[in-house]
Amino acid sequence: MTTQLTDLETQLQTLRTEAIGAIASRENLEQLEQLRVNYLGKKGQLSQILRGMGKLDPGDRPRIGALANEVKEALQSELEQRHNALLSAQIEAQLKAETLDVTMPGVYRPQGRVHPLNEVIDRAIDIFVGLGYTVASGPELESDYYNFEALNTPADHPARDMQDTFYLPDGNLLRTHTSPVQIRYMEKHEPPLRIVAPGRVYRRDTVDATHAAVFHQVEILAVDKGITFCDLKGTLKEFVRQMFGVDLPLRFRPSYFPFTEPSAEVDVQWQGKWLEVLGCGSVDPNVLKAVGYDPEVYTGLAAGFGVERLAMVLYEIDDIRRVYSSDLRFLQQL
Ligand code: 2NL
Repeated sequence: MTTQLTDLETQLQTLRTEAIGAIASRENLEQLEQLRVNYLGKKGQLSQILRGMGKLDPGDRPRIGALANEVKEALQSELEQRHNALLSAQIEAQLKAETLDVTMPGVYRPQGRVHPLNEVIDRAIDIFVGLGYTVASGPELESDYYNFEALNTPADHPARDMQDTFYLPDGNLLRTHTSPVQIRYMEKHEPPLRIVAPGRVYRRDTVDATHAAVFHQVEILAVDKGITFCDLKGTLKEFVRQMFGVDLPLRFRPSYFPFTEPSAEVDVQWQGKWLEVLGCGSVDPNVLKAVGYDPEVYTGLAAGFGVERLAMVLYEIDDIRRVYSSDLRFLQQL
């Protein structure tokens, strides 16, 4: 009996000392919870010790019971204190990790923009779409037929010269204008039609301040019964008004293109100077015939402009090579 009693007392004291040390050394809440279960849980060490109580002398029970309670309370209190300390530390660490320094410099995100050439193309398309035109496109690699023959451009015409056109060994070529797009469209559609054909074109030019070997063109074509040169003038006047944002004086100078008759070049008066911006004319009857239209029934208007040229006028660029330089310091100024 006496040994059992001393045993229990010693066990309880040892448990208390050990547990207090263990609680103080736990570094996180999970470890602490494991410890609580280990000491105070249903199958924990304290319960195991107390199971020995039944064998005690009834007279000793109250003292041992009191000690057991004292140990239990001491452990509960230690666990609670450690729990609170660890919880505060955890919150503290989380707050520190999530601190947002509003004085830190921002991250630089470069802002892209539409290239001036695409801006001119997009605006021109918008204007013609507003006038009822439909966008058409086609191949850049063309046959002699679509680029020249169907456009009333005879075999001995200077534009067909090797000096002016990029030919492939097989006789095909890189289109010199977007007109072949319109020939292909007319072959597949019946009038009335109104199309706008933007795109890349190629000429075998020596590159200088005003010439590039690859450039862009926007052409328009309308075919219907009763279309006159007057419709052409009105259309181009409206185009220039919207493109320049003001009603500028226009000048139609007689000119020549194989695919239009009569033909004209259009100048706008801009900042005191006459600047050539467009070529145009009434569609040559031979072109209508080539696509199977009856020129006695239908007439057409057509016009074309070089995008680079118009961009140079609108943005006051003096050298075409700058437009292609990809020098953002320059392009961002436009
Ligand atoms: C210019 C002048 C022009 C056309 C393009 C055209 C197309 C067909 C029939 C008749 Cl399918 N004409 N296109 C007509 C006149 C002038 O372009 O200076 N371009 C840069």
